[in-house]
Amino acid sequence: MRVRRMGLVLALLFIAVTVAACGGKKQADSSSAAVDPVEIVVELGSPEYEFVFVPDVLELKVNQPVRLVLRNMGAHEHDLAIPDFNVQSPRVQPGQEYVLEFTPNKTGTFPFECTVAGHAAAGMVGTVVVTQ
Ligand SMILES: [Cu+2]
Repeated sequence: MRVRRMGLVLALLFIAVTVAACGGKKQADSSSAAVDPVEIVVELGSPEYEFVFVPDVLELKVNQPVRLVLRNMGAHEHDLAIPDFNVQSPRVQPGQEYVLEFTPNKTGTFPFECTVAGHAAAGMVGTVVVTQ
């Protein structure tokens, strides 16, 4: 009797844990499915010119999560920073890729740049345009 009761308690506990786990997962899935991130490939540097972003204008929607795939096509390390959104990638080495995810929370036109010394001055700048 005592053993059976123990088994019942364990069974109930198992169900409770399972339900809780499923509930949590479902919530995570539905929140990410609600707003799938938009993916944009941004090339850092090009074979023709080292200090450039391609494209250098990023058109985004407010509150729409974005995945910027930073692909270094140049011969030097580069990064991408958007100060107005507190966005800063690590330095990406030549031939490497880094995925930068953020969600623009305001509309307007904002500059972005490479923060490696001298690169922005050499032309490694761009513009984020966020619309409704
Ligand atoms: Cu750079």
